[in-house]
Amino acid sequence: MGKEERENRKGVERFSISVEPDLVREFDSVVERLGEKRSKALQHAMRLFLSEHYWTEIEGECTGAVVIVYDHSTRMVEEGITDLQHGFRDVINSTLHIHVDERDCLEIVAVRGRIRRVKELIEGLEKGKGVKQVKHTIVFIEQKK
Ligand code: NI
Repeated sequence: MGKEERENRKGVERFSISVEPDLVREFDSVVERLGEKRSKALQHAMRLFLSEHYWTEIEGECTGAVVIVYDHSTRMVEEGITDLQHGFRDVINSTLHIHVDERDCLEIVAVRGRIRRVKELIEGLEKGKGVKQVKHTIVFIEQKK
C-alpha cells in the first residue's frame, strides 16, 4: 500500500499552499515552541477561520460570545453600545461588563438566535465610535433545513 493510499484511508487530504517566508518562519517557531505538528496547527487555524467566517453564510440559529473593548471616555460610546444592545434583545442572552482601567471597558455579550441578527449586531458594534476591538466566537450552529 502506497503512502498516499494509506492517508486517503484515514480520511486525510494533502494540499500545498504558497506562503510568505517570514510568515512560515514565525508560524513554525510558535508551532515548535508549543511542541505541536505543523499539520495539526494548520487544522486548528482552519477551524478558527471557519468559526470566524463560515457561520455568517448559513441560514439558521447560532450560539456564541462577542467581546467588545471600548473607551468609555469617548463621548456617547457607552450610550451607543447600550442603545444598540437594546435593539438586539432577541439575540442577546446576557452581558458582562468589566472596567479594565480608567478608560477602557470590556464587555462579553452572550448571543443566541438568528445568525442574520447576530451578524447585524456585530456589524453595528464594529461601526461604533470609540470601539477598539470586537471579537466573536460562534460555537454552535443549527442550520435551517
Ligand atoms: Ni466600564
